[in-house]
Amino acid sequence: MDCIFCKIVAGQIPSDILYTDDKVIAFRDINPMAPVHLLIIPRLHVTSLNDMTEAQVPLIGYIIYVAKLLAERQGIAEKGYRVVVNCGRDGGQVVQHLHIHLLGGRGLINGLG
Ligand code: DGP
Repeated sequence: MDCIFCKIVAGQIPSDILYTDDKVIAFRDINPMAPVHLLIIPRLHVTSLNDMTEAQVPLIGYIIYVAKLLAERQGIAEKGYRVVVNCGRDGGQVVQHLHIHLLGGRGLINGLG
């Protein structure tokens, strides 16, 4: 499968990985939109939120939990942060492997840009 995030999971493409376990990995976004901009992804290839099944509820919940852990480790938990999932063309999803953006380190009140 020609998926860039699967290649990152497989170690075939380098990335700045901050967290890894048997279910997920987290790495810095290559095009950061905030001082902290991490992507948390399942090792399992799930194309988008549209393809999530009920059986994957624990996995996706776990990804959000890892986002919270990483927010603490990055020192942004107290001030706050944003967790974003883009889905499909209108949602701005560019990479077709489900991922959660963790953004923080600056005020995001007026949006991501
Ligand atoms: P989205 O628009 O939600 O599909 O966001 C995809 C994000 O993935 C985008 O912010 C840039 C990031 N990205 C794309 N390719 C790579 C890559 O090869 N390495 C890393 N670290 N991030 C990537």
